[in-house]
Amino acid sequence: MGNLNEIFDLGRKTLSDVERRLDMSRRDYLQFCATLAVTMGLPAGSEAAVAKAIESAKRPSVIWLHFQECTGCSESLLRAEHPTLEKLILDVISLDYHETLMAAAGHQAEAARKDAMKANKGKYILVVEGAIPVKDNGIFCKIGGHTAIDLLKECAADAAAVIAIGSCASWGGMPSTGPNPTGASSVAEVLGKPVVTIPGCPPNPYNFLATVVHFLTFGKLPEVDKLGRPKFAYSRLIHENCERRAHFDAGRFAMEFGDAGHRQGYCLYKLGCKGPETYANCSTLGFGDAGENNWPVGCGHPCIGCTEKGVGFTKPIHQVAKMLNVAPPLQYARIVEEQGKGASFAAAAALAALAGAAAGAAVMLTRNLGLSHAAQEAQAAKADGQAKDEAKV
Ligand code: FSX
Ligand code: SF4
Ligand code: F3S
Repeated sequence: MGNLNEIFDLGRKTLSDVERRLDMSRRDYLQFCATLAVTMGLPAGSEAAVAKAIESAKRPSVIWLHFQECTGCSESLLRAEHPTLEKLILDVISLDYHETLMAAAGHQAEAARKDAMKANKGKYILVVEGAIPVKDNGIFCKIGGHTAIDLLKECAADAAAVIAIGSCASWGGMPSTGPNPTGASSVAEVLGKPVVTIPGCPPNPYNFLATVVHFLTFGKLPEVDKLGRPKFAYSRLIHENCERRAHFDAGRFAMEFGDAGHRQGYCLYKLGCKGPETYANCSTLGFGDAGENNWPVGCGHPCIGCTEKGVGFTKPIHQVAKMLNVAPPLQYARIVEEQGKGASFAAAAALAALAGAAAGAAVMLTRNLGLSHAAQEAQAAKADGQAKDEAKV
């Protein structure tokens, strides 16, 4: 459990408050902090810092707006099977405005939003759920007589941080499906600046909570990729950690829903699983704390790529996925780089066969030597730079 002194200290001085407030044991609380620290990819022992931050930091005021969506993001936060998850979320943040949860209605609700913005000017976190329709001056979504466009701009102006939760707010999601009659757009598009995005339809509540706790622990939002997604959650392909991956590597596929392969848990690639082109931690984190395999692929449905712009709600569900990092032999890392000799899949397998471990080597190659997200971004940046250089010439 990392730094035992710090944890022991916490146990004596402050955790009794948390225990009382949350009605949970010190062990459960530290386990929760450890889960968050692991979700954020922090080193061992960081759970003590996370626990300290949650305990001592003033709960940040959160203003939560709803636009074009199904409220699944809020549902996934509140309907988690784990009995304490929603309690923890509501303890870590001060949810001052949330249309579907607040008791106030009409003018009272409007006043609650204005009051929270005034009292926490420059300090509140603005969370946006849902896409923003921009066609016809945004008349397709109005709340209290204001368009979603105006409300978003007004609330974002004095926010310390803006988080787009769900695929709708992150990149348009389901409401933006072609032909997108309302002009459903993302938060970043409407504000004209990048924001942190937690895509998923719905997203995993732990990813949202870990993002907020990162803000509390370090005073800043986590590092993000070029789409605004926290790298701790969206830097690996689902396919890289999928529990059905051994079947993919062995060429065992479900060909139809309900066939023998499907019933035996074979890979869902041929049913259109988008895990090979979708970045998210669904395969490692699971949903709702309801135990193992509690995620789309675990339940027998192909991933539809709901976290990935251009995949979810864009590509046909049963179209086979583009393989982003498993296309032997070209994309394998080079082993003898300085001599200019790359290790091909065939060569590695032949060597491994000599050692009597061909299957193991092949699996390890396909598992571990794919292009990481970071490598892809670096490649894209390089290509972009080259294109610009060429344009100058
Ligand atoms: Fe629904 Fe949220 Fe999907 Fe969208 O989640 S679960 S349609 S991402 O904005 O409410
Ligand atoms: Fe898992 Fe889908 Fe990849 Fe198959 S294709 S291993 S089901 S993520
Ligand atoms: Fe969405 Fe695929 Fe995860 S459908 S929830 S990204 S497994």
